[in-house]
Amino acid sequence: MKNIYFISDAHLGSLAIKHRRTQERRLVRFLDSIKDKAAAIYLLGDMFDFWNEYKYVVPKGYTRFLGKLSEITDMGVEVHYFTGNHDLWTYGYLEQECGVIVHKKPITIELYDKEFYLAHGDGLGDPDNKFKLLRKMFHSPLCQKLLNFMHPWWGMQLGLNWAKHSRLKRADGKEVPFMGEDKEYLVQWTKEYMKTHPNIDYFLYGHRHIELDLTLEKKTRMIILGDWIWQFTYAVFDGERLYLEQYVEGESKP
Ligand SMILES: [Mn+2]
Repeated sequence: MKNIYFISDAHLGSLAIKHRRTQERRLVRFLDSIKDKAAAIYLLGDMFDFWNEYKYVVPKGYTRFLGKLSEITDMGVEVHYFTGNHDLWTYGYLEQECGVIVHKKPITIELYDKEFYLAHGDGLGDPDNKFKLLRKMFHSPLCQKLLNFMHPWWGMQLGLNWAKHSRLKRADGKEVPFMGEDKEYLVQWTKEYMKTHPNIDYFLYGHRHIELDLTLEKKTRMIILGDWIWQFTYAVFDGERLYLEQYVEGESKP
C-alpha cells in the first residue's frame, strides 16, 4: 500500500527567509524521495509566500519546485494543492501547467478507509477582525481583478512586502508556541465542528506553523503540520497509521 503525504507552509520566496534558496532545494529533494512511495501528496497551503497569476505572467522563481510537481503528476501521482492565505491567487496555471488539483476550500475526503478533514486553517475560528477583513479582501473577486490589472512590478512588490512583514511581525520570524487547547482557535473550531461531524477521524491543518498531534476523542485526532521553513515536518498516512515525521537530509526511512 502506498503512502499519502501531507505538507504545508513552505512560504517559498519569502523575503523574510534568508535561506530561501536552500529551503526550496530541500523541499524538492524531499518530494523526489517520496515520489515512488506516494499514492498522493497533499500540499495544505502557503507553499508560496506570495503567488499571484496574471493573465500572461506568473511570478519569477520556483522552477525546481514547479518542475518537480509536474514530474510527479506526470508519473500519475495525484498532487493536491490547497490555497492558503498567501497563495490563493491562482487561476488555472498550476492546474494546467503542473497538473495539480487545486482546492480553494477545505475538503472532507475518504483516504483508504479513514475520513479526513483537510484545510489550510485560515479563517477557521480566528476572531481577529483585521485578519478577517484582509481575508475578505483577498477573496473578493473585485480586489483580485484590481490586483491583476496592476502592473506586476506593483502587484508583486505589494504582495511580497506584505508577506514579508506579516512574517517579521513575529519575534525572530518564528511562530508562538502551542498556547494550549483552550487558546488555540483551530483546536476550539475543530471541537465545535466535531459535534456536527462525528465521523471524521483525522483533521489536518497547516497555517499555524507548529507541530501538533492531538487526540480529541477516542478515534479523532487533529494534526497541525508544522512548516517547511524551519521544521521540515510532514504527515504520512500509510493506510493504517498516521504520523508526523521530520525530513532529515541523508536519512532514508522505509
Ligand atoms: Mn497561512
